[in-house]
Amino acid sequence: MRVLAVNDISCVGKCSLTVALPVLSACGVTCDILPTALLSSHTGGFTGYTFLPLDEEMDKIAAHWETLGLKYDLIYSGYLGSRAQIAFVKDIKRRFLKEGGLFVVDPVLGDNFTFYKGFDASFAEEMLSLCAEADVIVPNETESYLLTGTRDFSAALAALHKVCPHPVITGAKTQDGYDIYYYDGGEKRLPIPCVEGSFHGAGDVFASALCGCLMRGLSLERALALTAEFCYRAILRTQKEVEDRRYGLNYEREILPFLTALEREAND
Ligand code: PXL
Repeated sequence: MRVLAVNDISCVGKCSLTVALPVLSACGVTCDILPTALLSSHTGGFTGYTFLPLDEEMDKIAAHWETLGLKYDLIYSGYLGSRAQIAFVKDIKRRFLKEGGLFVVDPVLGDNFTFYKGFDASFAEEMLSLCAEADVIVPNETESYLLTGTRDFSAALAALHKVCPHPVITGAKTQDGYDIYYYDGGEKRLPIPCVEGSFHGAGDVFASALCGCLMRGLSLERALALTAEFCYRAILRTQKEVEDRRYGLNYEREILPFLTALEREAND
């Protein structure tokens, strides 16, 4: 199976492509990359970071790939720095996704109920139009709010299901933990125990692992179960081991149990 990850390279902070590549490779699928921007670090909590948009280069890369006749089983898009990049990803999907392939969109917009730097309501609207072309979307609780205007997760899920067959909302706070709300023939919930704190990069580990599981033939339900367990264990480890949460999840040593479960359930 061949996946294309369209996302930025944040040199420091374990998110986007520096997570997608190792996680998807570990899952046993080929991961090609289309970098959208080069940053010295991600934008979540760091100041003074460098930011080089790669629009012109993306255009040239795609033109070269066309000469190779490349096609992908799954395209996974993440952090996009501008409306033009959102439009470009729609074009990438048309040109490079196999017939019957999966388009997975992580609508990266914000956290803690605020936009990441550089994003606003009109950008969220544009992102919603990209979600409308996706088979699976994985907004966090903030992004589900920014996309739908409601903090009620059932209502947000229903609104997102109007545009995309399989919305998956992560991090919906409950009394004693979190629920993943997802749509799979109806509203479903997957409970996860509570870990106090905010964990940067968790969404990227989640989306990458989910894509890996789907590519190995797991149903959405099983893919979410394995992915949620992996992320939960990585978050617990991070809570113990990492003081500065801007540096992302210590997921690396939790990959083995995740892969063991994945190999047991893989259907390919
Ligand atoms: O983790 C999402 C993400 C990806 N890429 C960049 C970011 C963020 C979130 O802050 O800033 C550049």
